[in-house]
Amino acid sequence: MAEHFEQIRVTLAQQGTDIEQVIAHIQTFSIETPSWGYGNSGTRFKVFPWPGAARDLREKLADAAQVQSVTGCCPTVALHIPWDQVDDWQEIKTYAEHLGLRLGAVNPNLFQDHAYRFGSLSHFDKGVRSQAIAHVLSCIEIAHSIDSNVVSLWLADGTNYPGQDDLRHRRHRLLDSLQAIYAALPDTMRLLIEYKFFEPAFYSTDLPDWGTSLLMAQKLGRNAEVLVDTGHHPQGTNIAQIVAQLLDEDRLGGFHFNDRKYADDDLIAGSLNPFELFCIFNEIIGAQHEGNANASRIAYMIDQSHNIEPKIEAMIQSVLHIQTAYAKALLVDHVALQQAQESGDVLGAYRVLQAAYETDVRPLLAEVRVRQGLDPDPIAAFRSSGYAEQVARERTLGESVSGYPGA
Ligand code: RM4
Ligand code: MN
Ligand code: MN
Repeated sequence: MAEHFEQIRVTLAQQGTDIEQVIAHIQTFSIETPSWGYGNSGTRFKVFPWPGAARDLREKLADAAQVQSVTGCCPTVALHIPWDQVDDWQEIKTYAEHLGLRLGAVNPNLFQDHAYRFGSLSHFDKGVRSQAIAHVLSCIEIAHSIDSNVVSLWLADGTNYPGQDDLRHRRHRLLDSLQAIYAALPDTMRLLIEYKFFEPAFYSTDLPDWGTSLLMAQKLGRNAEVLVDTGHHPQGTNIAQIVAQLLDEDRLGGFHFNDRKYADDDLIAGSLNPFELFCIFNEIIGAQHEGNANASRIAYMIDQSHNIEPKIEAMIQSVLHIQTAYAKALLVDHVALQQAQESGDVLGAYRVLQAAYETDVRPLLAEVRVRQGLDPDPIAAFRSSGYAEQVARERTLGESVSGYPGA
C-alpha cells in the first residue's frame, strides 16, 4: 500500500502536480444518497423485502448516517415527496443533524397519483396540471424549511400511442407549468430538470433528452439547470459529451448516478461501466482546470433502486465506485493530454487517459480515509459494525409486494 501511494506521488510530481492538491480535492468531494435507496424497492414484478430495510424517513436517515460514518463523504440525503412526507420538518431536520447529516434535494413525485394517468405538468386537463404544480410548490416550501437549495424534477409524462395527444401542445403546457413553478422558486434555490428517453411512457416522453431539458431551463432562467441521470439514455449514448456540452452552456445542475445494462436499471453506480464514469469526471475536471465555474457547483447524487442486494452495502459500494472514478480523473496529465491532442497523436492522447484510469487509486483513497479517522475499507467497517444484523432484528419485515414504494 505505502509504496503504491509513493508511486502515485512520484508520478504526479513528474506531471507537476502535488499529491496534496489531489487529496484536497478528494476531501471536498461529496455525494448525496437517496432516501428511497434504503427502503424496500424492486421491479414491477416483485419487491423482495430486505430484512431490516428502512420503513420510514427516520430509519432511512439512520441508514444514510451509516454510509456517511464509513465513507465520510455522504453528508446529505435526498428526499422524495410524498414517500418521505412528515408532519414536522423541523423535527426531522434536527434529527438528521443529530445523526451528522443534512437534508438535501427535494424530489417531487409526479407519477404515482391516480390523477396522473395522462400526465402531470403536461396533462391536457388544467385541473391536473394545477394539482401537479401545487405539489411541486409544496416541495419548494419543504426545501425552504429544511434549508435545502435544490428541487429536483423528474417527469413521467408522455404518451403511449401516436396521435394520443398533440406533442406541441404538450410542450406548451409543460413550459407553462414550469414557468409557474419557476416563478415560486426562491433566488437561492435551483430547479434541476431531469430527462429520460422512455418509460413509463413508451411512444413519446415530454422531457426525453438533455437538449429538451436544456431548452426548458434556458427559457425559465438562471436557476434552472439540467440533471443527468446516468441510466436515462439510449444504448451507446456518449454521456461524457452531454456533460461537456452542459458545462459549456453553464447548465449542468447535477447527476443521478447509477449504472445500467439495458434500460433504467438503477444498478450500483460504476458496477458495469466504470470507464464511462471516469470519462464523465474527466470532462468535469478538464473544465475545472480551465476555470469553468459550473464545474465547481455540481450536485452529485445517487439515484438507485436496490432489488436483490443489501441496500446499505450497495450504497457504500456505489459511493466507492464514484469516488474511485473521480480520483482517477484527478490524475489525468492535462499538459500531456493537450500536447497529444494538438499534435494529432490519437493514441498518445488516449494513453494519457488510460494511464490515469489504470492507476490503482485504492492507496490514495485509503490515505484520505485514514486522515479522516476512518477505516480504509468502508465495506469491511460496515460489515464489522453489526448494524445490518441489529436492524434486521429490530425492524419487522416490510410488507411491500410490487413496484416502487407506495405503488
Ligand atoms: C425515475 C427517475 C427519478 C426518480 C424515480 C424514482 O426513473 O430517475 O429521478 O426519482 O425514478
Ligand atoms: Mn433519477
Ligand atoms: Mn430513473
